[in-house]
Amino acid sequence: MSATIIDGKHLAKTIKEELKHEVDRIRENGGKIPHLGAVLVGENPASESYIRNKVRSCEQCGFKSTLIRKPANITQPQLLSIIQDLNQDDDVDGFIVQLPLPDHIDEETVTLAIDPKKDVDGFHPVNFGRMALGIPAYLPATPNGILEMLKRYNIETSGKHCVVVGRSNIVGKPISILLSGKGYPGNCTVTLTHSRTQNLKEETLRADIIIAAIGRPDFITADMIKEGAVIIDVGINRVEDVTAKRGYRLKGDVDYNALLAKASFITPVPGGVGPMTVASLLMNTLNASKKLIY
Ligand code: BQF
Repeated sequence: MSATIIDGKHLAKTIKEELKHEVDRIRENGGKIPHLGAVLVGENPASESYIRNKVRSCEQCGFKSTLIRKPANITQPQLLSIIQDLNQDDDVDGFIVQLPLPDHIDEETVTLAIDPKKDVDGFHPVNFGRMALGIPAYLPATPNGILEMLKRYNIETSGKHCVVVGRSNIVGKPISILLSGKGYPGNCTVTLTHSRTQNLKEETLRADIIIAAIGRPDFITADMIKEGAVIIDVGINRVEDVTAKRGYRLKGDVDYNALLAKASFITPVPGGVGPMTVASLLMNTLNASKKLIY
């Protein structure tokens, strides 16, 4: 049996259509049009592409967006001052500072400067803490996108053993907390693994659900998974491909072709978790405009 492919691109399109309908209603009623701010520092090609996706998605949903571009040599105080302006701009419902930032800028200081009420990326410690405690919070976009995928494909999570591979603050750590929490999707028994885990294969072989967020192409191979496992591939690796227009193509953290025959559900790359990350950011921005979280 071949796995069901979780079509994140299509799901994200559906969610964006739902958002557009809601914004159309808001507009008819003279309500607040959701407005996302975005700050892009420097010219990292991956960041440029992510920001393009986000701005285009705002347009598709009828959201307002404001992109502030700054050169890589901007000083940290200058960037902090832009953040203060966005914090105080009553028309901007939420904003993001695209990561990664240049080396001379401290990401932690920048994240702490964002008003938690406008932190639609969910990276501020106040939102992380609220999420961990199960209080309404802006959830980080990638974990939230994964929950939305599990929900919309009716994938059972209660009592399942979920193995998360990778302990980043934006994916591995939060998705572990969310899937171990109460409710649906949740109630999983979660194992969080990382580079110092001994016998990783022993852990992944026990998994009903694997969340792969390592950042290495083809890291999870077919011999590492149980028959019928649900595979969520968060990896977005650029690998050289001379036949591709741009000279590279995107590849996930799992050996997709080999796992297809063994998994029950699997997310492709591209077109899996990535588009759901962008859709989640928009859902957070709509919630911010409605002051739904706090
Ligand atoms: C797709 C991101 C690592 C570090 C910082 C669609 C995106 C990616 C892939 C996208 C990501 C990854 C984003 C696809 C935003 C997801 O079709 O597979 C959309 O735009 N993403 C980001 O803003 O910062 C990152 C990954």
